[in-house]
Amino acid sequence: MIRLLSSPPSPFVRKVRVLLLETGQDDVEVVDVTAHPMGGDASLNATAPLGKIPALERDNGPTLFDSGVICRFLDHRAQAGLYPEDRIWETLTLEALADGIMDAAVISVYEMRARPEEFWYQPWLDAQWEKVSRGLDALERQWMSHLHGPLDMGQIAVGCALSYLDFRHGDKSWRDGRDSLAAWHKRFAERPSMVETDPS
Ligand SMILES: N[C@@H](CCC(=O)N[C@@H](CS)C(=O)NCC(=O)O)C(=O)O
Repeated sequence: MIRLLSSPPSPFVRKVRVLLLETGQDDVEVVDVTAHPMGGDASLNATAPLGKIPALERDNGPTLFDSGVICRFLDHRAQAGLYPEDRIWETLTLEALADGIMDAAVISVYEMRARPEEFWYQPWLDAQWEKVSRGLDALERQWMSHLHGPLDMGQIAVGCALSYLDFRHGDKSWRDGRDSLAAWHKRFAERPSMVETDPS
């Protein structure tokens, strides 16, 4: 038995759920938990010491994290080829770029939700958005041909990162000046796996 510790808004969890749907692995139980930098569910902390989701509990081995490890494990389990050998370094780098965009976007949300307003530090928030912005520019400039290739885990991660920006940072107009990326995302977001995991 395998259990995915989950929460619908998390873009990192969404990567895993999209992979599960794309690869037809419907035997993984999805269990909702609360994760929070100031302390989430005790059951999550007990099995995943960093207290972050996604985490993948297995009966016959240690709990797996983070999302990249879990995706690699589930891809291997299904022999799905979402980490293709012939472009493995590109795929892993693209996934890391998308994860970095998610990281900066997620911790900006935490800054405003977990800290009292008098402790918000705008230059730090601006610097996080700069990371997102540079990441988006790199996608538009360097990664469009990879994004239009056969489905892989890099594309899934980018799709989840961009949809998270719509979900939590909709006021920031990430599409401006990035027409190719916006057009790609419009089509990617129509995949049934993305529609089914849409948290909004
Ligand atoms: N590098 C991790 C990041 C996971 C992550 O930051 N998840 C957030 C939810 S979107 C979380 O669990 N936050 C709780 C915390 O920071 O303690 C991954 O790829 O899985």
